[in-house]
Amino acid sequence: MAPLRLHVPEPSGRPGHPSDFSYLHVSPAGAVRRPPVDTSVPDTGDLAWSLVRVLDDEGRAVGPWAPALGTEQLRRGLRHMLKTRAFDARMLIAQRQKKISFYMQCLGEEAIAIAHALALRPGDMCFPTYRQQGLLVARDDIPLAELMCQLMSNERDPIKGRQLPVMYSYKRAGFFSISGNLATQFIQAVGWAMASAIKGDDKIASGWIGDGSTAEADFHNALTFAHVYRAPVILNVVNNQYAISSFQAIAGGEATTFAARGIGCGIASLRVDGNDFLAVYAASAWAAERARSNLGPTLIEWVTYRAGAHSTSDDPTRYRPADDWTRFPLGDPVVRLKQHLIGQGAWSEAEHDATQKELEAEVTAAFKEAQSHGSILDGHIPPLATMFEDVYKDMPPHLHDQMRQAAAEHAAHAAAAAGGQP
Ligand SMILES: Cc1ncc(C[n+]2csc(CCOP(=O)(O)OP(=O)(O)O)c2C)c(N)n1
Ligand SMILES: [Mg+2]
Repeated sequence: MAPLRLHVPEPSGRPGHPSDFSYLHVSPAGAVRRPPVDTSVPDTGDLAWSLVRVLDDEGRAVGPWAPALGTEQLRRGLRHMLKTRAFDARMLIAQRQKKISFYMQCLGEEAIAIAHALALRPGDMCFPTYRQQGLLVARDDIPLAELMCQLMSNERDPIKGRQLPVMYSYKRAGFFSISGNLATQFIQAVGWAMASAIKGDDKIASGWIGDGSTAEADFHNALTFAHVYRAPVILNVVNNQYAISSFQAIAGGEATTFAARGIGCGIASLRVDGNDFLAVYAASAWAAERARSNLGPTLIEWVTYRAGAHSTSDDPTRYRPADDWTRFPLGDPVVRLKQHLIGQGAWSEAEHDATQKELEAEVTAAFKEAQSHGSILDGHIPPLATMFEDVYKDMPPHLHDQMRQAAAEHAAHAAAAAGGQP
């Protein structure tokens, strides 16, 4: 008998060795069927193994999932993707210039959050991770400068320096406070959706998780509750092929799919081309309609590629080929929607260039405005008392005491720094 041994998945690419993306199993555009929203869970079994796609290689919208989105909505979608990209690029530079301490971009994944946002309604609640800034950019009522103030933890930071940079919180935009504790978003989304149903409300939840984070127990607990109570929730698994330096097979994506996890738990599941703006919208709308019609949860695996570093603290050239994104079979979501719109006669290279320049100028102006409110570096931070406020409706005595003590120590430090006269 041969000695027992474990299987340790091998990375699909390494620096100097281009990734072999054949493991992805890409269905041709238009090839995957679209069942009615009230289909049974087992009937979605094959959809968890194939890949829903709408845009073909020529940028045409083909097949049963091609959504009825108007040209204006698509143009706006492209604009929002470009805006997110411009914002990310500028903030990356700001971090390198030490104007902000940390940043996380969503380069290559823009279509997912932005097209998904189109399928949600006011009052629905997203439980995002740090890579869904597109949900906020897609809403034109969140000023970029305000997001930047959060990144700088300055006086105008709407959450008063209480969160790390990029951990936004926007109740009015249905954007639940981001938590760095990954996978908690999934149980919270399911719980919120259950509460919505218990109240007899009509709002749905949308939970977000990455491929790597599905290895957390919270992911599986969330699926059980969502299934048992048919919670009105969309369960988004963003498979961007990496969890920092570990590739998706380490979290369990080898020889199966993350969408297949849903089927095993009794949840209707789809595996979708996350770089195809039209497919993202169509699948999101399908799942939203199921949730709104009391047909239960839908798990969607969005197949995409994290084109940038994990965060500004990461250097991906240490663990994967630097030019891998150029070989990724699903391409760049911006280029694909652009090609589609140009094919429709609804966009042009000149308009693209002009829009890009206009958005870069908008981002630059927003950053100038945000910088005018100072930063954590120059001490323009929210007042010390805000650290103690908003914790309880009425501040309990022990927090009052701590607040007074902190204020006294702060004043003594300031006086010492100013020349030693208390
Ligand atoms: C519960 C928990 N474990 C570990 C971490 C450290 N951590 C931060 S990001 C990350 C990778 C997550 O990868 P994935 O879920 O694929 O999301 P992605 O960053 O690719 O969007 C890890 C392990 C964390 N923040 N929370
Ligand atoms: Mg990932």
